[in-house]
Amino acid sequence: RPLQRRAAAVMAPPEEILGIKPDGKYNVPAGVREKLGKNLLLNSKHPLGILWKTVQEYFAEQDSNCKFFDTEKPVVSTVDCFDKLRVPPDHVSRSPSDTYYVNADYVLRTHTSAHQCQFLSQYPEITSFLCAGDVYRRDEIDASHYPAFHQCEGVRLFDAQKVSKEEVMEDLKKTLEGLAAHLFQLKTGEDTMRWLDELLSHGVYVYFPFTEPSLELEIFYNEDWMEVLGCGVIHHDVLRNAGLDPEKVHGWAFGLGLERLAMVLFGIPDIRLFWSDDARFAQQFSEGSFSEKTKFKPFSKYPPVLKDISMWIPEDFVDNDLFEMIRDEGGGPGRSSKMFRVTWRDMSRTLTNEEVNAKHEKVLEHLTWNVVTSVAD
Ligand code: FA5
Ligand code: MG
Repeated sequence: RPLQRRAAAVMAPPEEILGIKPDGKYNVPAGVREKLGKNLLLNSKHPLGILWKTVQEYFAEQDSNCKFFDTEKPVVSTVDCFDKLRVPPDHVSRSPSDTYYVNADYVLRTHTSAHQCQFLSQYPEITSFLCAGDVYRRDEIDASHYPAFHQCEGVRLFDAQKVSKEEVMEDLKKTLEGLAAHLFQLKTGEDTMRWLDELLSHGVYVYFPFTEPSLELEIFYNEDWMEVLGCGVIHHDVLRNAGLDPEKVHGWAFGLGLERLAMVLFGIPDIRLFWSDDARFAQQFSEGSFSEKTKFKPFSKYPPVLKDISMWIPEDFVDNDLFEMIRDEGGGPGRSSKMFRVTWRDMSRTLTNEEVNAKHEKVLEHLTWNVVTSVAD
């Protein structure tokens, strides 16, 4: 009984999220919901706010008509987030194992492309724009992946009678190479930056349903290639979905991961640091950090405490279910089992075995309730 009440409290949906009422499809854990409204991009002293301002300055200089948006709500309809962008109804990226649903029709946006059509439809008042914001995905966490992160969408439109598709593509590459050069003094062809095209390259197939052709840009950082953006020529169906005539107007779009760029720019080794409340992180940055070429100085090397969990699992078990339970707490025949090693580490101090035991016990309680009851069902 006490177990049941505790599990219910963790998963209980709020009355509403940004005006949208949850239903049975609600799957936003408390740790993710907390991130809504943090507005890191609007903080001029936060690395993400500093980068966003620098990106805007570059685009304003390139194109005086470029419009900037950063206050769109992160809760969007599945129509805007997926349908208008030609993401098929059964695509895995929109399933509840990958996407946070508020209800059957509304999600936490999984990319800033969710706003493409609303701004495209304002052509010709708007011919080019950037739209930045917080986005959410049920991704596994590592040094360059986090379930809440930030993207910047960029779009530029051209007269289709005057500018060919090849010229649109050329302008796209030139613009993004120019941005990389402005931010990092990187040049293509060097071993620090490379384009991946649609065709099989480096074992990855680059494809987005909303661009044709599509490209990705990678930067070499921390001994490895890191993908920083996806882009391409906007698919004609997307233009039509925004009420445009592809015979008259076409253009390019890109979506870049702001954390990834900020990591390279400021030498930040781990994406989790962006959400840190620790003054030793925040105090290292100021409005002038871009021109001053500020580099992050690590402040924590505290040892982790390791705990193992192994269990029988129901057939429909998704690893993300367990990962989220852990994060919320930390902050026989025909049966399969799974074992997880949990690393409990605080960025700013050494954890004691007693306090980790208490947290670990709570995770196990939630797990027993959520997983074992679903087996019983
Ligand atoms: C997209 O989200 C597309 N909407 C981008 C796009 C826009 C393509 C317009 C074409 C036209 P993708 O899922 O690859 O694509 O994400 C874009 C970038 O977001 C990645 O390159 C990466 O830099 C960043 N990113 C993706 N997942 C995460 C994550 N979990 N944590 C941090 N950054 C991430
Ligand atoms: Mg990608």
